[in-house]
Amino acid sequence: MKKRKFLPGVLFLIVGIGTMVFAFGGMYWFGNGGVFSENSSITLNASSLSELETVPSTGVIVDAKTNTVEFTGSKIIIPIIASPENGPMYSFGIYGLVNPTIVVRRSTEVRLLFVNGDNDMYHGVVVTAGAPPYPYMGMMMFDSPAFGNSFVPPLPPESSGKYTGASAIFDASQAGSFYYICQVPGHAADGMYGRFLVEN
Ligand SMILES: [Cu+2]
Repeated sequence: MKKRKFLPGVLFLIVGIGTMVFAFGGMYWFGNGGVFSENSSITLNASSLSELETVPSTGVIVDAKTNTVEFTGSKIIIPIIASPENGPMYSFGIYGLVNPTIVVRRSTEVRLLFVNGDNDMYHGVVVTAGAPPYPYMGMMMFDSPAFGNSFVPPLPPESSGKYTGASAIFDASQAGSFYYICQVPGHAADGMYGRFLVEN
């Protein structure tokens, strides 16, 4: 009697653990492949794309001299445009600066609001501990977000005036020096990256 009651419980547990392992494995393997992202993608037109470059009156300090954008809030939005109008093809634009150093406080809830501004190439972004120089292919590095969900998988280029965007939310739980880079092969190697500093 005992055994018969016990067995279904054990099977249930094994199936449950198996499902979890499969799910996490999937997140790992397809992490940057487009299967998992925090929010489904959105489309913007050119004017809403340029509105992303409007600096908010509080919480953001843009310093063109040091090419730094500092975020002082505890819950922030970082609008990142891939291949911005004023920058090289392989670059990110944030509030009009090209590949600026991003500075946030530790334990900040970060939302990367990423939009592909390019008209002929996929781009994405991942916040990683991996430092430059970047190889052409760097799957291990590119598939290793520093903070759980700190990436947006590559999004398609602009088409008929529509720009694709998506966001990712994560907790900048650890102080240190990180980088935000494009995970499309060759792009980070060609300069599509910037520093991401988490300060105590
Ligand atoms: Cu790219």
